[in-house]
Amino acid sequence: MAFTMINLPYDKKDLEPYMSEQTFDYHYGKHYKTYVDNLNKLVAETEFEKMPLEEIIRKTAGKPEYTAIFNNAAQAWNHAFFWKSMCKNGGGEPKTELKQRLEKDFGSVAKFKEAFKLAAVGQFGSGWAWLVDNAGKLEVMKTANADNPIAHGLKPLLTVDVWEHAYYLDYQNRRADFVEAFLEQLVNW
Ligand code: MN3
Repeated sequence: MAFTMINLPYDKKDLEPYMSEQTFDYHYGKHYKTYVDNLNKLVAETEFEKMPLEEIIRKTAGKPEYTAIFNNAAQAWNHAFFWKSMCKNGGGEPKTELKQRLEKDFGSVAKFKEAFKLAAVGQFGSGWAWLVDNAGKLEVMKTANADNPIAHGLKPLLTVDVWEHAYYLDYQNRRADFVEAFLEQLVNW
C-alpha cells in the first residue's frame, strides 16, 4: 500500500484568477507529487510503510535520524490539507459555529484575519500559517519548512502555504497580496 495524492476538490481552473491553473500544474502536479513519491521511496519496507501520515509525523518529529521521512510525510499531509483549505467561490463569512469561536478567542473575525496575515507574512523564508485548536482554544501559528501543528500536539483547522512556489507565478514576491486573496477569495470555511 503506497501513499497517494489526494484528488483536488475542484478543477485546476476553478480558483482563477486568485490561483492559476499554471500554479496548480507546478504546485500540485510537481511539488506535491514529489513529496508523495519521495515518501513512498523512503518508507518502503520500514515500520512506517503502513502507518497513517499523522502517525508518521508524530513519530518522526524532532528526530534527526528521520528528518527526510518527517519532511516528506509532513509536506504530503500539509499540501493535502492546504488543497482542502480552499474552494471554488471561497471567502465570505465563516460558518456560524466557527465564527462564534473566532469571535470568542480573537475578539472578531477581522482580528483573526489580522493575526493570520501577520503569521503568514512574518514567516521568514518557507513555511505555513495555521489556524489551530489548542485544547479547545483557537490560535494562530506559523511553522517553518515542513513543520506542522500535528508535530506539536495541536489540531490544524486551516492552513496557507507560504513557500514561494505557492504564489510566485501569480503574485511574484507579493506574499501579502496572496494571503489577502487566500482569506477573502479562496478560503474554505
Ligand atoms: Mn507547497
